[in-house]
Amino acid sequence: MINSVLCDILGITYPVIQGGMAWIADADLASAVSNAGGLGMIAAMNSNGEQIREQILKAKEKTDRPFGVNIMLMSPFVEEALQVVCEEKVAVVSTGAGNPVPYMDRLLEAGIKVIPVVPSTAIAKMAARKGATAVVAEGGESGGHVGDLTTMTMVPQVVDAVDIPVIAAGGIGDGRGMAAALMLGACGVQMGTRFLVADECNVHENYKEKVLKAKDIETIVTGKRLGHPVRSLKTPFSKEFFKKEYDSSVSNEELEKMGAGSLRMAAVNGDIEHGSFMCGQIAGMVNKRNTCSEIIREVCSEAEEILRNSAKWVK
Ligand code: TUI
Repeated sequence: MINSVLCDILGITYPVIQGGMAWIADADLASAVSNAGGLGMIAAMNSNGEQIREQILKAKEKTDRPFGVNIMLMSPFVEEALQVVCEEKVAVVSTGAGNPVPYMDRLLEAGIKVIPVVPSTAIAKMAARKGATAVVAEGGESGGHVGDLTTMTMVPQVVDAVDIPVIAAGGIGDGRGMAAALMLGACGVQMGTRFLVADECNVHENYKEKVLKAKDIETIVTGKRLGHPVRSLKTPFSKEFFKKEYDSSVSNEELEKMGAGSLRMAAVNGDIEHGSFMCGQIAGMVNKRNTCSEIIREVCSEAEEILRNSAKWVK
């Protein structure tokens, strides 16, 4: 069985974290992942404090295992989210899309384990110095808000840069990816795209269909000009956005307006025309629906077999 220090630190059975996908990762998904032995994450995203509390209470009803909340630092509700997670004493908070350092004291003082998602060694080091429990090194293969580095290049560099556990994310969707991540020095993986099509994931059916049908080169990164690059599926909307981004006659305000609410439109309404279907490059390999338990068990047992057989490479 695959086991690592992450399991001991978080009190989980398998070293697998479910990505806190904005507008998607709710109490149903998070509790299913936690009940399956991984660490489920609720996305606070653009929810206000009371909406976040509602999801936390629901997850507490559905599982007695640890779960976490992901706080997206570009959200206007960061303060409310911080207050609620501290009051509810959630086991773990992960952060994304910004520097977590200004928020870490409050979380750590509340006894919460803090696992920032980082795009570089610099932010990993800052977070580690401030007392982070672990970091997720997320490569640009991932869906949603992305940094510049790839998982392959960033994970070993972050592992060398910090003395805390490192979890790999970005482009991991099966046991081969997990085994590779462990070989790079990670002590666990975070997956988003694979959990998007989980039976317990409440994302709109159109979203799941699109991910299941996607091929390897069907994602695109838009939003670089606005300072928040985002990976999503190639759709008429994202291709049009990309074109406008390189058109100097289009203002930043126009681009912001075009993107506003597009993730919600995809995740909640399944809007094929105006939605932004964020997902990672691994979507090309995510071709079947499973329960969260099946996903976690399959990925971990594949990784276990690969690692057991890895001696074949050494003579
Ligand atoms: O946060 C994510 N992925 C996300 S957030 C999201 S919601 C959204 N985002 C942008 C536009 C519209 C909607 C969808 N996907 N992943 C973790 C992540 N964090 N990736 C990159 C970063 C990151 C970037 C900069 C972390 C820290 C950071 O610090 C910069 C600084 O110094 O402020």
